[in-house]
Amino acid sequence: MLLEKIDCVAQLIKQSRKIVAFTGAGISTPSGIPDFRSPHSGMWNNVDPMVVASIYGFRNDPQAFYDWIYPLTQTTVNALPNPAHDALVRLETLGHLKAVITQNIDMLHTRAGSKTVYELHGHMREATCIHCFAVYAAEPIIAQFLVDKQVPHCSRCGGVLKPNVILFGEQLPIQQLMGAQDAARNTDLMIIIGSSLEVAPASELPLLATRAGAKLVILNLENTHLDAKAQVVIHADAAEILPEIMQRLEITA
Ligand code: CNA
Repeated sequence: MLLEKIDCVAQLIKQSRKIVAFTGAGISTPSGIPDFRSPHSGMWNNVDPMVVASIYGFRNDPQAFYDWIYPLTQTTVNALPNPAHDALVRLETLGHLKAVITQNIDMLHTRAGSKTVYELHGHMREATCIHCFAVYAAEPIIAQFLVDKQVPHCSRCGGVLKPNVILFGEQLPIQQLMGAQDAARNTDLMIIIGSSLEVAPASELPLLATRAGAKLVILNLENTHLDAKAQVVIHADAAEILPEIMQRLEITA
């Protein structure tokens, strides 16, 4: 059954020329970064998301945000792309994949070598002062934060620095969103990988794709509300299945 599904996805890929991958935290769990919604992921244990991970909470108590994000930051800076990220790089190199739309902030797609990546929820490459909007490269700021666990401040005005990740209550970065919408409207096959599809407006993009006639493949450990709309649904580890799909594709090319 699983082998048939893998074959079927390889066939769909072969027939498609404008594939878009839509990824979530689940593609990075095999790299050791916990997702938000799997049981035991731990990211929401003992915290209120609206207090630690909203822009209102951030402005009110930035130290609470930084305390919450500390373990994720530590894991993310040490994480490496896994075979699922690598498979998407290969698919792009072969000319099948046009874009990766990701909700992840971990930058593992670009670090793996994917070229066209829309980071809908931002990234950890930069940080911005919430007072004067000065932008800083995040690397030295993160390095210092990992040592002292303290809220970083702007060297120009003393304001609080926020990593360029999108918190609840913030707009998505407009250019990334428009690029992703365009890719979703123009794809012939969207492959959803490791997303609960519960966070809007990102989760609306697969519907944009299906309304424009695209087929859907879903590769996720758990059920999603779009499973019924997908041509193929595989409930398994993306880092195991994506390389197998690539192998089938390249054997039968
Ligand atoms: P989510 O809501 O945590 O869902 C993740 C989904 O992935 C779940 O349905 C899991 O069943 C599934 N999953 C977990 N591991 C695997 C695996 N190995 N193979 C296949 N499926 C798997 O995450 P979403 O991305 O849907 O939610 C969006 C949030 C989570 C965004 O705001 C992200 O910024 C945020 N997030 C990002 C990261 C990251 O950058 N790596 C980590 C944690 C949370």
